Order: sequence, then C-alpha cells, then structure tokens
Amino acid sequence: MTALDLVITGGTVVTAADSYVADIGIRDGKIVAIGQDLQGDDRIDATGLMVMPGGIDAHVHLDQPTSDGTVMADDFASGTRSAAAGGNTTVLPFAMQVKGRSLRDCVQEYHQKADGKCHTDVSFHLVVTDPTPQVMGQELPALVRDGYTSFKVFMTYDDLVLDDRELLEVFDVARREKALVMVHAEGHDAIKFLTRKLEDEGKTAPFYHGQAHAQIAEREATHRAISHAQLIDVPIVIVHVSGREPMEQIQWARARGLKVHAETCPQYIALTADDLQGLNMDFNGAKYVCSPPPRDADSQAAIWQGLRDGTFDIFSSDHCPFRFDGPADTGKNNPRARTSFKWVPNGIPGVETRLPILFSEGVSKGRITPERFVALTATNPARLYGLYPRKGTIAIGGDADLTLWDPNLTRPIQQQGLNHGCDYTPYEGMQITGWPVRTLLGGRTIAQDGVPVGDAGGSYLSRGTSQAYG
Ligand code: DUC
Ligand code: ZN
Ligand code: ZN
Repeated sequence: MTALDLVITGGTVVTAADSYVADIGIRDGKIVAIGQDLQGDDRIDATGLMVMPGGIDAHVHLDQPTSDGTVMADDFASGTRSAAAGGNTTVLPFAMQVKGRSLRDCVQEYHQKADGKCHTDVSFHLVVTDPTPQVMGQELPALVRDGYTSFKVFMTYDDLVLDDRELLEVFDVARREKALVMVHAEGHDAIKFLTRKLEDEGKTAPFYHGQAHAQIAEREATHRAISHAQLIDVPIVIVHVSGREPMEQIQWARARGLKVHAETCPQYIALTADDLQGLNMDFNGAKYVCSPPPRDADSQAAIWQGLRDGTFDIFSSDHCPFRFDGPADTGKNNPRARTSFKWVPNGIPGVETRLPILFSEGVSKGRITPERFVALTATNPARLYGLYPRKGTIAIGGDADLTLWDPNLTRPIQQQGLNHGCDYTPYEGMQITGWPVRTLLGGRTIAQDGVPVGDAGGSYLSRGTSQAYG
C-alpha cells in the first residue's frame, strides 16, 4: 500500500453508530485506513481526545441582503472561518431569491460572493420567494438537477411569505424533482395581528418580539405545513423548531408515518424568552431576537427529550448574525429598531458555538451520548441533504473531514475569543466542558485551539438526492 500522508493516532473514534480506539490513515484528503499502529508521513497524536466527523451546519445565513438594507455581520470568509474554529467542516448557507428576480441569477450572485473565500466546504440551499411560472417550470427543476437539492420556503415575513396555494405548488415541484423542502413555520397573520395589538398597547421593547411570535402561531403553521406535505406526499423538514407545541405536531405526523423531519437549534436549549428582557426590559434584549424566539423551561425540557428520542434529526445553528453596535445599517441597535421590536433584524450568531453548546450541555452533562451528538450534528445533516457518505461519518473512502475534541477542556464562551463578524455572542459567559481543539478538512488543518488556520481552501459541493426519499 502507498504511504499514508497523515495518521491520527490513539483517539477515540466516534461515529453515529459506535465508539472505539483506532488510528485513522489519510491519503489525498480521503480516509483510506482505520486500524492499529498505522504509519504515515505525518502524525497527529489524539490520545485522550475524541475524533468525530467534522460538523455539518445545515442552516447558516451568510452575506444575505435584507429587505431593509441591514448588512449581515458575516460574509463567506468570516462566517466559514468562524465555523471552522467551532469544529465544522461543511456549512450550508442560503441562496435567497429576491422577489421579481430570476432564482438562477440570484444563485450566481451567491457563488460570486462565496467562490475562493470559504474555509470550510459549502453548499447552498435555495430560498423560493417568488414562485413565478418561469421559476417553477424551468429554473427550480434545472437547479435541482444541477445539485441544489433542497430549498426553503417561508410562511411569514411580508417580503418572503408564500400563501397556501403557493406552498402546495412548491411542494409539488419538490416531489417531482425529489428535492427536500425546508419550512419556516410561523403563521403570518397571527404574528401581524399580535404585533399591531402589542404596539397599540405601547409594548414595543425587544421583549415583545417573543410574544408577537407566539408558540401557538408556530404550532398552527407547523400543522398546516404538515397537512400540505401530506396532501402532496412529499418529505419536508420543519426547521428551527422552538418548543413543545410545534414538536407535538411533528410527533403527531410521525405517528401517522408521514415523512416529516425536524431541526432544532442552540437558542432553544440555551436561551429562554426571559433573555429578551435584556437589563430591565431595555434594548439589550435585541441581542436575543430571532425567529422563532426562545420559549420557556418547559419547552427546553421538551426539546431535550426530542433530541434524545429522535423527534429531531438535526441540530443546526441558524447562524444569522447582525451586529449590535456600529453603523445603523449593520445593527440591531438602529434608530428604527428602537421604535418597535418589529424592526429589529431577526437572527443571532451561533455557527462557532453550536457544537460546543450541544457537546457541553448534551454529552458532558449526560443528556445525550457522543454517538447521538455525531448523528445530530454531522451524519443526519449529510443524509438529509445529499452529502452522505462522502461527508458526515468516519469511513474508508470518505473525505477526511475530522474534528478532534478534548472532552475535559473547560472554559467559558467569550466574544473576545470568537472569530465571527458579530460584536457580541448571546452565550457570553456560558461555561463549556468539551471543546473542539483541531478541525481538519480533507486532512488539512483548518483550525486549532479555536483559531482558524490556513487559506480559504474550501470547495463548493454539488449535492445528491436526500435520503428522505429513501
Ligand atoms: N429564519 C431563519 O431561518 N433564520 C433567521 C430568521 C428567520 O426568520
Ligand atoms: Zn427561518
Ligand atoms: Zn435561518
């Protein structure tokens, strides 16, 4: 056998199926051997560490234009550097259609923003906001065949919302083309109604964002999306599920054999609605404004149960970074946002902290096993989004995308040590036990001890059909 380029020795290899101590041999960026006493040109001693598949963050927003001109805090360079430092080797950001424009043109623009700038591998989900006959009949089917095999639809936001008829049409195209639809399930009219009522009562602080985006509105939309998917007989993913009530709808669907998948995120286990109060109901609450918003302790407990029992397939960051201070067009703290919560940009940063939070709160505290951690953060995202088995596991023939974890390293999350473009973290001071200490993409180190290493060597990934289609 030709010599190995690199051997990772003595670590505990963790996959979604099992854990065992072994060496991993790498050649030309691929895993080519797993065994004992392997020899190679280079060696990384992983004794005492866990060796896991590199994290796949399947829900990330980078360099996305917004309707009010607010500029995101991360472009593809800073966002993927931050991802690498947090133990990720692949991220899936969105290429969002701007209403009135060709989806294909919008995708091309995202390629221009991303090409040559990425430190991890990347692949785009599409976002369909304007399902014209041209988009539905020509562009979307052609894009799916070109390897853009998933797309997101919104059930709220004035400039993004699709009505029920449009949702059904999009689901129908997805079924025909075997694409996976991701659904942002919040009821638009209920949110608009509650927002106006709260504003009329003078309740405009960021805290009231959480009341306007009521869990009932999320539950209703989740059920509606499930019903539409059942009608069309298409698999869907309900993304960023925040609490017990939408979760129960997903369980209802699963009990009937419907092909409904689900994602949850760090903010729903590590934050609650109280965080939106800031300091005595002040504007600091804006740092926690995201949609759906964090709920209560009961919902947190439900989400943990769902992470354990398989209700949730995947755990993604929903990294959607806006600065707090700084120029008005980059921040949550802008003059208009101070007049009402409804103008605060929706989204919080998290691509670098997703894995440490789940490891610490989940694995270190004994709520989930290391194998379940790998399933939620790498294997299932790869399976759902057409990247398996090249990505998402540790197996011969797969990409040598690996993250080495020190399960005993304890230190807090601090904005100071993060690599994202945001000027705060909602998780400031959170004590974490278990940190990624080295991230390798195709056998090349892209981050070490929380610091990105090397050039922008990530590739764009064309994807296959989701395993949701069997
Ligand atoms: N939906 C997302 O997926 N991310 C941020 C905001 C939102 O509404
Ligand atoms: Zn969303
Ligand atoms: Zn999102």
